[in-house]
Amino acid sequence: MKCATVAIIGRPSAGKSTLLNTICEMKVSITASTPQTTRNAIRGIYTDARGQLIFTDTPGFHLSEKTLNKRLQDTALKSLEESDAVLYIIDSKRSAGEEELALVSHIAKIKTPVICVINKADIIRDSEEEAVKAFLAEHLPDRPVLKASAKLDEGVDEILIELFKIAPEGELLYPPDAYTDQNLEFRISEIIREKAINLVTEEIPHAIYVTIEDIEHTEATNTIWIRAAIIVERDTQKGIVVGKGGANITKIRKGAEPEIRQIFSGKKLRLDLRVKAQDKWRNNSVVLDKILR
Ligand SMILES: Nc1nc2c(ncn2[C@@H]2O[C@H](COP(=O)(O)OP(=O)(O)OP(=O)(O)O)[C@@H](O)[C@H]2O)c(=O)[nH]1
Ligand SMILES: [Mg+2]
Repeated sequence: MKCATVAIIGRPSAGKSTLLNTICEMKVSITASTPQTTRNAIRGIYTDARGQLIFTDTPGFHLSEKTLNKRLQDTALKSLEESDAVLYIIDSKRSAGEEELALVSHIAKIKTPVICVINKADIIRDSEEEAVKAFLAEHLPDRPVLKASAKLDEGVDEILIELFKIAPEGELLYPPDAYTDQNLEFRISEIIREKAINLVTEEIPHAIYVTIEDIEHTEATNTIWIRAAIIVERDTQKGIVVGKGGANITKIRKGAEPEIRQIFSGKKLRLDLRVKAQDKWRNNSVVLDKILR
């Protein structure tokens, strides 16, 4: 049996979380078209006859001096050093700027085996592919380079083959049917956050976090009651998230309910969502400690 821990790293929106979900065949990590969706080191587990791969999805590497962004960068870099292998995901649709250079300079320094994945192969142009290959040849020579579409599940089996080549012999760390180690509250809050950030634009996705205030099980009616709050930074943002006559909050609830229900299979669900404003939470270390744990 083989067993390895694998860090998935790359710039925001490169498709790291999409790849993790495709590999695990399960929504393990939320995704969105807006960058900087993932905020935690999120574990997804893949097991087959060859052994087990324990992936850590990380926040997109983004250069910024803001408190929240620096914490996210730390999370990403820490998991880089703690793994048996690194999957470096490159967004073939964006040219390599200062940020990609900063990231690649970190990756070039580590001794851990690195596999480079040129993602979004389904929409790549020849010129874009050439540019990424030239960049990797210059900065990470001798590292294997694969091409994949995380979204369409193309080239993903080849990634697993390469990872199992690297993986050391070892016993499984998780039961074969495990696909994540996230706790219940976190998973529910992430599902709600995904639905919320996919409804709003510009700065608002970054101003959102979700807290679970209460989860209760009423045995008599076999119902799970969940009270959650969607927190934004300003009252104007609150109005946008709620929507006209509560239209957006209804969409968020309807989008989140089926996915939450899957977690509590067989039980009825009552989901109560509120929206609140909390000024400058992104600089508030108490809040950050709570949500970035
Ligand atoms: N066409 C195409 N789109 C993709 C592919 N992989 C991811 N995407 C899209 O790219 C966007 C970002 O995907 P995510 O998986 O959230 O990206 P991420 O790297 O986890 O982003 P952060 O968490 O912000 O760092 C989403 O809209 C995805 O649907 C792919 O292979 N092809
Ligand atoms: Mg992500």
